[in-house]
Amino acid sequence: MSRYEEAKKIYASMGVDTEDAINKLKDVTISIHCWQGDDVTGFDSRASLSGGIQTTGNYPGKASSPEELMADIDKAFSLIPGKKKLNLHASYAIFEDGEFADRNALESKHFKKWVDFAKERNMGIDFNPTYFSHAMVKDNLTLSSPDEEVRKFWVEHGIQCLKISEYFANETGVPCVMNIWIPDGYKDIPADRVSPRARFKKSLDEILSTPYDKSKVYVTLESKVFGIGLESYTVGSAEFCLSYSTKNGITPLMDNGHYHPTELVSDKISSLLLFNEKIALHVTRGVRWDSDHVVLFDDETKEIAKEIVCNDALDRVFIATDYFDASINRISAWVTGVRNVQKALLNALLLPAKELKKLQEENEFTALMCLQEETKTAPFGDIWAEYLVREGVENAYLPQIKEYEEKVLVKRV
Ligand code: RNT
Ligand code: ZN
Repeated sequence: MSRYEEAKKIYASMGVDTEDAINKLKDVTISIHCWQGDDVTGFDSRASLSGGIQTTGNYPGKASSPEELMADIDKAFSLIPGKKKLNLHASYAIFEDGEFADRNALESKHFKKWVDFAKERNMGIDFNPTYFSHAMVKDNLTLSSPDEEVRKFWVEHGIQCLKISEYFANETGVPCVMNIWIPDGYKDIPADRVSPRARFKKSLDEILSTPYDKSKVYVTLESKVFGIGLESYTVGSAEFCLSYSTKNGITPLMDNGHYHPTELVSDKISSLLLFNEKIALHVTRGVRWDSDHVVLFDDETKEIAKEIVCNDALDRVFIATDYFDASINRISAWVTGVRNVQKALLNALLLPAKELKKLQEENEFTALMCLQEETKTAPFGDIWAEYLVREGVENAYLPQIKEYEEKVLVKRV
């Protein structure tokens, strides 16, 4: 008997159908961030990375052109099983023949190459206005700026991005998730906390008053607790973003690096599911802070996946990755992180969820603990390996990445 057949039996004895788990996992789309490939640099500005986020490390082979980034995405995606969507930032606009458009004047045509790329690969595209790394980010403020010129510029950017998002949905035939995140905040204790938030609210209202097809574009709003250099106050706090989303019928987005270290996104998902038709996630790994480390197959990632799967919400949660590590091979970072999200989902799909819930409802906490612990040593790896075989990707991906590094990455200047 093969290892898979043996493992299948062991899971069956716990009341778990491994075929069902594998089939469900195949249908889950992960929206993969393009910005792991070039340390969040983009193509439209020479401004260095700002917005209170940071990449650290200097591993060779960073992509520095659309062609390089696309080639790297292809390599990474070829090593990732399952359904994928490409998650772009506005700063990845592609200009041709010396043409240039500032962020407030970006148009669909500046993303045509990405659309061609996605269509050829049968993928949808998600989108993000880029409110950082730009000269019009003045004193760390964008949509909440007291300077009307600055605020208007960024409102226009948001409006243009909505149009581009609709273009992505129309072209690919897949709805586009457009996520708004602004870095705005203050390093030190503000005198006035409400005015910037009132301006952010007004700016969002202005952006969202643009007509757009809500069946094609899902606007999400991402909150944050603090950024580097913005330690004391963040305009788009959790309370602001949740309240705004609920009141205005858009979708809240939780990034698990954006909370105080002992706060867990896994515990927040159920509450949001009760009050929202859809919710969105940025899956990342914060180490002490929002450090955007590569996602691992760790307890919190598993717990996040459990909350999605065991609450029957796979079709209600937009799952995206968001991390950027420049200290290791970037292709490997992509593959490792996305595979770990998928592993966590498979792990959750292999839980005897009904039985576990029943034990909780019946206050059988001794039995609950025993069964929860038993699931941890079930032969998960054999089911994962079988899933990879069926998807036609190899378990060991490092040799292929090393080969690509030698042939392509190290030759980049
Ligand atoms: C920053 C946010 C945001 C960015 C990307 C690049 O803290 O997490 O989502 O990481 O937009
Ligand atoms: Zn994020």
